[in-house]
Amino acid sequence: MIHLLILGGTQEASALAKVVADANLRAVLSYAGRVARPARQPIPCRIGGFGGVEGLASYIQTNNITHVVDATHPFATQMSRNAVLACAQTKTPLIALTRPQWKATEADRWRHVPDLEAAAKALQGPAQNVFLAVGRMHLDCFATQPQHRYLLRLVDAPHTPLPLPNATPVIARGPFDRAADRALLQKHAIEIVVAKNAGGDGARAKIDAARDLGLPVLMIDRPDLPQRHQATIPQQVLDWLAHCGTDRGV
Ligand code: 3Y8
Ligand code: NAP
Repeated sequence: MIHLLILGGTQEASALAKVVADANLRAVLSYAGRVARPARQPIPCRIGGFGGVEGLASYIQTNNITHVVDATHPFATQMSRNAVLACAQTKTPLIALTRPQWKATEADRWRHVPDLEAAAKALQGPAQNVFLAVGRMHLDCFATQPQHRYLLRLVDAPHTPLPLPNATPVIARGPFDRAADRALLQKHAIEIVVAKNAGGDGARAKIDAARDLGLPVLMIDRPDLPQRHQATIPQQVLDWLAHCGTDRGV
């Protein structure tokens, strides 16, 4: 009897939750609890950390989880590492549901940086209008470049003072729209866009809008993730479920 744990927080996880609900498979979707009101799902949800590898391993055993799908964001490296270790420890089959990274076209003006710190460093220089759409969690990285006028896109209104002296938050949750992002960039006379190479469709509007407006993008490359079985569409996950028993014989 399958009991699937989906590590969520992305469009892919939501799409899988719908496919799994339609297939009447028993599943639970897990959120870290990063935002006030995560999207509603057609399957039961749990919210909050598990308590590291041990916490996840014990959750798997206590809840008779038979399979785990890591459908977290490509930058959620800690969760992905913990999933590999906890599934090895409990002999639970694991697959990642991820999305290919974006690739620059001829018309793109990308400058690749390896991580958030390098993105902040690359912003050294005279004050500019910067669109910073990397979420709330990493704004401190940019406190080393206080000279800029930042437009911040956040899922929830900040409840603590922002670490940037000249910042305008815009509260919105994706998926975003190319024309609306073009208008946003123009309204704020944005000169450069900072983005994670998230892949997928939910976050790409600003990249397309930057290209339309001939704006440079500081593209933060993906961190390394551990080796694991990977799928890019929900059907591949269903096929995997159909063909892989559980070593624990449940
Ligand atoms: C809590 C749960 C769905 C999921 C939708 C996707 C698409 C819209 C676009 C911009 C970029 C960013 C950010 C983004 C997008 C989807 C997806 C995606 C980027 C929610 C959600 C949770 C989060 C967490 C949040 C992070 C932040 C990242 C904002 C739900 C809405 C920047 C990533 O303020 C904060 O603390 C936000 C933190 C983690 C990234 C970060 O670390 O900087 N996502 N986003 C998840 C949890 O609690 O486990 O309500 O759905 C989900 C979505 N956000 O069901 O359709 O799949 O990527 N999310 C990035 O890609 O750069 C916004 O503004 O242009
Ligand atoms: P992270 O740094 O990899 O994870 C840090 C800790 O948060 C994990 O060790 C775990 O805590 C907890 N956690 C993360 N994802 C979880 C989940 N789905 N369910 C339960 N606990 C979870 O993760 P993150 O970058 O903060 O991302 C947090 C969430 O936001 C993820 O669900 C991710 O999919 C979503 N998200 C992230 C980004 C991004 O750019 N990082 C973008 C879009 C969506 P314990 O160790 O206590 O278990």
